[in-house]
Amino acid sequence: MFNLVLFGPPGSGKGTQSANILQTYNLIHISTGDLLRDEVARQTPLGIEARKFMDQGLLVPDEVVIGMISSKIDENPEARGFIFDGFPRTRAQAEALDKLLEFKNTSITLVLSLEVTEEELIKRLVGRGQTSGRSDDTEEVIVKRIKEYRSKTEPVAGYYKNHGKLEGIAGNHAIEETFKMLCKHINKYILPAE
Ligand code: B4P
Repeated sequence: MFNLVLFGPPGSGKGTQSANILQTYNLIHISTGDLLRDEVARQTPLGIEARKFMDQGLLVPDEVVIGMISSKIDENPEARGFIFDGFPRTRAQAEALDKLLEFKNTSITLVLSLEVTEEELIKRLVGRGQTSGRSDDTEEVIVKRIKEYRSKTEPVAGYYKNHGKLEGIAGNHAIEETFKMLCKHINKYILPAE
C-alpha cells in the first residue's frame, strides 16, 4: 500500500495537487478540510462545533479530526493507497495516524512538503476567496491560518524528517510543473495506474 502525506501551509496547493495525483495513481483522497466543510454544510453537531474554529483560522481539536480519518480509512479496505491532504496538522495527529496505519499493517510511505512564500500564499487565498464563498478565505483569517500553521503544523515536518520520509518540493511554480515534480518522487514507489 502506498500512503502519501501532502504537507504544506494553507494555499500551498495541497488540494489542487491531490486532485491530479489521485486521478493518476488511483488513490483514495482524504482531505480533512473537505470532510470538515461537508460537516459544516450539513450542519451536523460536529460541523457546528468545527465551524467555530475554522472561521477564526484555528485548527479544529485533534480528537474530532482523528475520529473522521479513522472511519474514512475503514470505509476503503481495498484501497491501493491513500493521499492524506491537510492531515496531520499537529504532532498528536501524526502519532495517531501512525498508530491507525500500524493497526492496519501499513504505514506512511512518503511525505511531500510544498514550499511556497508567504506573499504568494496570501495572494492565492485572497484570490480564491473572491469566488469560493469560504468564510476562512478573507485576508484577516488567512493571516491567522498561516500563524497557526507556523506554530502547530510546521513542527510536524521535523517528525517525518526524523523518520526519513520527508521531501521538500518548490510549490511556487505553475500547477502542472509542480505536479511533474511531485510525480518524480511518487514514481520511485508506484507507477501511474492503467
Ligand atoms: P484546508 O482545506 O486543508 O487547506 P487549504 O487552506 O484549502 O489549503 P490547500 O493547500 O489545500 O490550498 P489549495 O490547493 O486549495 O484547511 C482549511 C481549514 O480546515 C483549516 O484552517 C482548519 O481550520 C481546518 N482543518 C483542516 N484539516 C485540519 C486538521 N487536520 N486538523 C485541524 N484542523 C483542520 O490552493 C489554494 C489556492 O491556490 C487555490 O485557489 C488554487 O487554485 C491556487 N493554487 C494552487 N496551486 C497553485 C499554483 N501552483 N499556482 C497558482 N495558484 C495555485
